[in-house]
Amino acid sequence: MMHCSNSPSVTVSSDKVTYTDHFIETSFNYTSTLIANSVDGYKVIPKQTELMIRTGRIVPRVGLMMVGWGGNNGTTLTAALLANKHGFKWRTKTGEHSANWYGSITQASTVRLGTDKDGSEIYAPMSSLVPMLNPDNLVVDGWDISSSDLGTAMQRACVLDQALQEQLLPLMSKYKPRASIYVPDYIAANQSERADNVIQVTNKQEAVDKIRLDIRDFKNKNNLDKVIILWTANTERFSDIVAGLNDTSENLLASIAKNASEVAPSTLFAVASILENCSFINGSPQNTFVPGCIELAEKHGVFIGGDDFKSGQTKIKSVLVDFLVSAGIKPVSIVSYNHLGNNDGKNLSAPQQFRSKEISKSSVVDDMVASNRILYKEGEKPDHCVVIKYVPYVKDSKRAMDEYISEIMMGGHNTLVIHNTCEDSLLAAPIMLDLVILTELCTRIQFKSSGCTTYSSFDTVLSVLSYLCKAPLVPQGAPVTNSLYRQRSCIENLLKACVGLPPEDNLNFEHRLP
Ligand code: NAI
Ligand code: DG6
Repeated sequence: MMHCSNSPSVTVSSDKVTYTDHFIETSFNYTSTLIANSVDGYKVIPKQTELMIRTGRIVPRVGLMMVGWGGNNGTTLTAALLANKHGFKWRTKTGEHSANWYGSITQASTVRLGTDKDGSEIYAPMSSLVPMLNPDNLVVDGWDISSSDLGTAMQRACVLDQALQEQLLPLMSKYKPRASIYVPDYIAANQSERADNVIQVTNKQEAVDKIRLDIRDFKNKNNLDKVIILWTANTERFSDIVAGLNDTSENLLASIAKNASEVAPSTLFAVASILENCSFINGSPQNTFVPGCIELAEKHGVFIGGDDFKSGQTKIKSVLVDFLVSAGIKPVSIVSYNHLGNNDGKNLSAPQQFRSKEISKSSVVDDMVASNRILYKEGEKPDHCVVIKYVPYVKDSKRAMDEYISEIMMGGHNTLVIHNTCEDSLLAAPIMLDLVILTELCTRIQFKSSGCTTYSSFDTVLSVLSYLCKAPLVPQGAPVTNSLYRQRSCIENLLKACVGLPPEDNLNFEHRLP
């Protein structure tokens, strides 16, 4: 039997955890392993580290600024925030619907707490373990190169049901995107007709300075404690990484001051955010975080996260390939085709922008393949082909078709074919919300090992967000995890660790032993 309630907060009663007015403090025994390779096999040494974890209990007043606010994702997230806050209901031909956050792990998923005295499993909302930002309290703003107000932009997006749009229109129309940085060379030429809201500056330094002023203006006007910046604007082409241009923070800042052409708008936004001490998340695939930008974030102790929202086809891939490889089945050919008719699809119809997305979508099985040397020889990989086509008629309703061919026992083959149809932005918006909520939470979590006097935060590169990203950015030298199951376990077990609970190990000895 399973129980789950929507409302309770979780309080852990243990000598390992202390709740004060300001913090939840736990002493956590972290276990890991160190492996030494030797000729006669692996030598594995279990390690234990005693950690103190401290989580701030006061949720600050948080603002979100979206770059590309007037796009399908930006308008859909804004609309969802309003519709949920106001409890909107609307009718379609299939009946009455009410606003919800399906697709958000923080708002609509649960975590297994354990079993009660009758042996029933108890699940609680993920958001009930530690204090998290309530989406109703999130204040939004943003930039777009298109001047359309958010009401008009929502209508242009063709995502939400008409009856819901009608309720939202008066609220959404009040929002107007701030003018943004437009460098035509970085996005598809077919986007130029949208660019009627461009900041009036003469060089990139002035552009960064203007964005910084915008952030401060938003923060002051709304009396905010923290602002998080999210890139949900068009996919850009990759930037060249060049010594002296963007390889160090100093060189990157100097290049901006010199108005160097090879600095992308997304990097300018990231730099402005970092200099304003605001976490920056990249929801698109391009290499916004050039080495100099990462170093700048490290120097300023500001979180960065990305890249590219992991919403649909890639999410399935990071489940399916994990399942196949961990089942001892060998995927040998993966062909992912999709077509869509929204502005994202239009932008991706240009070769350089498609290439950014192709790179991000293609790397997603690498770690799972490399994990099994029984199936794959060193360097061996399945064929992996990614196709994206722009078909205006289908608008935001993306079609994704995947064929997975795997080798099974004794020369047999197993072919799986998946056809997925859904509104792309309705998958992306809850992921954007989770990115904001988890990033904010991470700014309140600190660690120290026993014996240390001072607490420190997570690494600047917030790899805990990997679950939400197609091409997870990780600290230099850290392994990339793409498996959705492992990525989610990381978030769930982190939240449990914050309240002194052990990681979920699924041993369930209490029900398996006599
Ligand atoms: P969209 O094309 O509807 O929205 C992008 C917006 O960015 C547009 O309104 C455009 O005018 C604006 N824009 C372009 N350059 C800008 C700049 N320099 N500054 C400010 N605004 C700028 O695209 P959509 O569907 O909202 O997607 C946004 C991004 O998220 C794309 O890069 C897409 O590849 C990425 N993404 C989307 C996913 C989804 O499921 N919808 C999943 C993964 C990533
Ligand atoms: C075409 O693939 C458009 C893309 O922006 C995707 O819709 C988006 O990246 C989501 O991709 P996926 O693979 O997570 O469904």
